[in-house]
Amino acid sequence: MSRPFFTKRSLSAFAIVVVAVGAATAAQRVYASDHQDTPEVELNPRSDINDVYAFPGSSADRIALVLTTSSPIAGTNASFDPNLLYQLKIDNTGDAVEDRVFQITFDEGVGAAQKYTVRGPVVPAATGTRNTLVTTGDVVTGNVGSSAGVATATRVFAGLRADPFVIDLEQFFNIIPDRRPATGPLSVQNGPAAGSFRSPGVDFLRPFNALAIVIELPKSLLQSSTAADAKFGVWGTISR
Ligand SMILES: [Ca+2]
Repeated sequence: MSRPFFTKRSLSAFAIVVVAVGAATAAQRVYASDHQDTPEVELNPRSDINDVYAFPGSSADRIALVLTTSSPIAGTNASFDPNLLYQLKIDNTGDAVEDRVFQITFDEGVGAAQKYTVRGPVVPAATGTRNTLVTTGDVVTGNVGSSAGVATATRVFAGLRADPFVIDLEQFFNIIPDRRPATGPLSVQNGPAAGSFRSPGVDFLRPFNALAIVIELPKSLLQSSTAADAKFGVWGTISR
């Protein structure tokens, strides 16, 4: 199957990942994480990237890449959108153009009844905002809520996980009320208008889940065999 996808959002949380893997040069422009930044993604939270993370893997030679979605609160009936293409992109040559991609798609279904397919890491068939499903490379399939793959190669998990992002979201909306959602529990103002975060701070997202795509693999599979150094940058996109 090969069809074009058009990126609705890209480079979300790029700044966070740059810090995590030290991949981009200081001269490059970076973008901060953003949630609910357009009416379209607010109405379609499964197309809204929460955050992108790069964590140390289960051994020193491995890395875990994470893309979370369904901002800001994913309920137990949350599911990934089968009509969207979720991607993690890797630049390993320092030019901010992807050299490897993971492409993640989902079948219809809710919870464990939904299946995921992860293609990659593989050289992309197209770069930038136009995206095409690859037809080569490794493929891992599994059920949402379960992990799949090979422990010594690429392992994947997709499903509900505690949102690892730390923010006092309730107070944030008291500081910048025009970012408050139009519907849902966070649409209701809780507390007076504020000019700063509370002290001590409140980890408001601590009890809430996000929908997470987690891919753990050897770092060597993402590094260039010809570039002068082994650094690489990671960002996420969701395309329709
Ligand atoms: Ca590149």
